[in-house]
Amino acid sequence: MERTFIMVKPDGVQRNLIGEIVQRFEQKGYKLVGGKLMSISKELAEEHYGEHKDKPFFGELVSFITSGPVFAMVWEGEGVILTARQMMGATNPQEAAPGTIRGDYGVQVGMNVIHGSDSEESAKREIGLFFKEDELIDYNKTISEWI
Ligand code: DAT
Ligand code: MG
Repeated sequence: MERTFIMVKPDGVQRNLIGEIVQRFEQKGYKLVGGKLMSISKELAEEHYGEHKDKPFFGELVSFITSGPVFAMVWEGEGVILTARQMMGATNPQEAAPGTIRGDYGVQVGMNVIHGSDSEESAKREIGLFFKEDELIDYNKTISEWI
């Protein structure tokens, strides 16, 4: 089954949005298979955001994502990678539609509340960066046949 990496960024944690964000994915019908509050080291931040290392905002991005705890999660479900991106909304909260997480809670692109993998390949890479195999739980939910 498809899995994606989702993270409440330091601004989302400070603004008490962990519960709200978890609730959106739970109520949509996805299954949480891993989750933890953690601090991101500079090394992990640079690796995670490696694709942006030549961008002018890279330094700011790394210092923001390491500025406080994040809530890292892995969610599972059919089509979860793309659908989670749609639930998050556009990267720039000023362009994100109302009803999306960034559209409802974000104001500026530097602090856009949430991260989500953008492809199957990045999901695999990011899950591997943030979680050990034994931190991801395989289990069944009886309700899954209704989703
Ligand atoms: P996304 O997080 O939607 O996948 P991205 O991968 O293009 O977006 O960029 C990663 C993060 O970098 C993004 O969530 C916020 C920050 N960022 C992107 N573009 C930026 C910009 N023009 N100025 C400042 N920060 C930016
Ligand atoms: Mg991205």
